[in-house]
Amino acid sequence: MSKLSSPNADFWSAQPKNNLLINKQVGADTRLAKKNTNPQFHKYIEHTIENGYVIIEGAFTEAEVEEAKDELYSLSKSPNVAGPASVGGRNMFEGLNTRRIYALLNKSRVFDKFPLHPAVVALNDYFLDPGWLLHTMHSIDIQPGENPQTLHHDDGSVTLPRPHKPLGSAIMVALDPYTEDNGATVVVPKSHTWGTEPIPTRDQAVPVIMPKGSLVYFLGTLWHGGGHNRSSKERRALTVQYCQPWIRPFENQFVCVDWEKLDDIPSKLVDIMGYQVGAPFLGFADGTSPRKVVNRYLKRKAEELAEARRGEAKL
Ligand SMILES: O=C(O)CCC(=O)C(=O)O
Repeated sequence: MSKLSSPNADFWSAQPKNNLLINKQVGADTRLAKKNTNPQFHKYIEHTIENGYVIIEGAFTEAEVEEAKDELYSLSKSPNVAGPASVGGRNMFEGLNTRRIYALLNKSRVFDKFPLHPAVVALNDYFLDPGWLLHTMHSIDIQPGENPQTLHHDDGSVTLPRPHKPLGSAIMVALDPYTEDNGATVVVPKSHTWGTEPIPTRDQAVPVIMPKGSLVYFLGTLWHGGGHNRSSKERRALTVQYCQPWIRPFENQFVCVDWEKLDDIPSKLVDIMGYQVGAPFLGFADGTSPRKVVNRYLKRKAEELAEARRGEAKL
């Protein structure tokens, strides 16, 4: 990985030394060993160090893109499955004229390939710590006439002074061509190096123009936003976000405490187990509160059980 020529490369890739001994004692040093980057991806890393983002054209085939669009269309025909934002956003940030389908990994196997593009894995291996995680993944369909989204950086909810190493990264996969006027994601080049001030103005943002099947990778520190759709066509995309491996509690409360027991636990305790959505929407599930998703699941399972029992009784 030492072939990179960027003078400030170390700032972005430096690994913490503080936990080396404990990592060795618990075996995490080998389990999560950092891999050497395939040199074919160096140019993407260099571009990202410099600009905070990189465009990878032709990341996915025409067939993969069409399959994803067909699957999104078929999900959208069942609003109960597609979810609460699939007919339009519920606030200015989601975009009142923008349709989102959250929790794609629970709804179809068609989307599994998108978070795992080899160049993106290599970029994450470079910019994030070993064991980085999937943060969120959903579709974003910006309808004609949609206003530009508020410019933001994805780790904006983190109260650390900037500049700092990225706490995450993201890709937008273009399912339609990204053009000057159809709501293409806009980025503020080099803003990943900015301090807490300034806040960029819209004229500092440039649209990411790329053919469908391409992706743009950017750091969680880069200012960006959804574009103004002045065209007559929708702009469909997938967003996948990733985060540092340490952005989670030590013990996974969602798995280690049976969901059936939640009603018996004091509500404040359930909140701090992670069931309360943080600001602005940290810890949401399928576009809503995790508690609602758990209740929905338990209700469905109870109904399935009752149905199975009725079937048995008829025999
Ligand atoms: O739709 C886009 O182009 C960007 C969306 C985005 O940045 C977000 O919703 O956080």
